[in-house]
Amino acid sequence: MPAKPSFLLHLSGIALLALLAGACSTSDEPAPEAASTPPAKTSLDDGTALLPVQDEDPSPDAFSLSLEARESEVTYGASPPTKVWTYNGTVPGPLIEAKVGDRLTVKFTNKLPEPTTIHWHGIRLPAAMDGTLAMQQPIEPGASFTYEFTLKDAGLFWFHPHMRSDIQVQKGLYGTIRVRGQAEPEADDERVLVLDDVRLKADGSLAEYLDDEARMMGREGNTILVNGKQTPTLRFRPGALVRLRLVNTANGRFFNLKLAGASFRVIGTDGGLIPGPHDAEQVLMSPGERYDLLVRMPASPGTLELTSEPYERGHDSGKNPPLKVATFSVEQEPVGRTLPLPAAGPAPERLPDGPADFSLNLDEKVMPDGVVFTINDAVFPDVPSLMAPLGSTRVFEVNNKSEMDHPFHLHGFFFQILARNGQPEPADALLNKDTIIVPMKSSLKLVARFDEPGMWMYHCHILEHAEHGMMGEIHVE
Ligand SMILES: [Cu+2]
Repeated sequence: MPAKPSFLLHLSGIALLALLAGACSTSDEPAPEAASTPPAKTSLDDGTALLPVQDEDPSPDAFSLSLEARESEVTYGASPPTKVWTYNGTVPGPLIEAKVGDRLTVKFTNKLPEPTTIHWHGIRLPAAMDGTLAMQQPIEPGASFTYEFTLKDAGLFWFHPHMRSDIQVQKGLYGTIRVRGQAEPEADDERVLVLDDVRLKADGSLAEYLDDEARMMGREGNTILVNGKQTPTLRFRPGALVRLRLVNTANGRFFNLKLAGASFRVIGTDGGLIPGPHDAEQVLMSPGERYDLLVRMPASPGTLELTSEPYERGHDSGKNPPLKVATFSVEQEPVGRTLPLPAAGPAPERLPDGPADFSLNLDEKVMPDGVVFTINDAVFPDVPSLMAPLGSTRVFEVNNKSEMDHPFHLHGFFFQILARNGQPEPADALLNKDTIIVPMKSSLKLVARFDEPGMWMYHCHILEHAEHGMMGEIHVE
């Protein structure tokens, strides 16, 4: 069982000093064999690491934290200070470090001037804990609510409001949860990278006005953020096998990631590790998606640019030049070992194929007061609820009739891809997703098992689209 991050709190001062001295040592001793925790020895500090939140519960199988949404001020790059909304004072909010089977308790207080809720993106939990207005009353300013559920799956998840989400997420309300499993791939270094963008005005304030283009495409910012830092420099040692745990928390921006001079070994996505790791020169991430990548750093010092390459997601959006996301600086002495790249990973249970139970047509419609986004020609909350018997598997046909991509997100359950445009998905491409890009003018066939009762949401994860109609409910009973 991995040590919990809070174990430092239980050590004596002397033991703590000894531990810190060991962590800072640069000797060439082999790294400890601990597959479920990254060996910190080979990781270089560059000021971009997320702050792990303190576990307030001493029990080994429980994690408890206090979380407060409140206004704060941060500085993005060279801009004047920006007023933001935060979880516990930082953007991104805290990183919750837990393991499969942990009971997570989040004592949440809303110190914002408006009501909010927290949705736990990708986590399979009881519907009453999912943070949607289908199952929970808004948490009013000054009020508290305790979220409590058991973490069933290993992977990287994130949390954010599910009310006025286009505004509240843009203002800084998002945090991450890393849940470790029994068998984690070994790496010399591991980073959680939260990708976001904000639209800053010259005075440092966030541009909240929704112009026609932002309503159509989702707000895209003029400032790219990695872990809340504008296009930062990340430091790695030569030859290091680096595990990157990525989440796209932007409102509307797709990141089409490329690291010039290196390729990615894709080892996981939304639902954790995948059975068929594979190499990719580029990894496309819509808002809400996660990817788990291994990258081998070059053997000699130098720099690599992480960019977002042009991608056409509709309305001529693919004409933009490549965008710098971060710089990877390879420096200091080599790690001195060559860890293998995994060729196989754990396989999830394959859900059965079958005829479509539900057909969802995604489209856009221009109305007198602006474009709306529709499901079967209706705008939420007028989209009729779907019904699924408790324990059933249900097949979805998601047809994107519009001229732009929509990332389809299902709450509370993973789904698997059965077919794209009628072509069966290759048998070795089995994976669990909770968010997937449905490309323009195309169709995906998906399957999910509805083994938790309640009212669940599904929606486009371009938050401006969700808030302007592209959302629906599934009633499981
Ligand atoms: Cu959309």
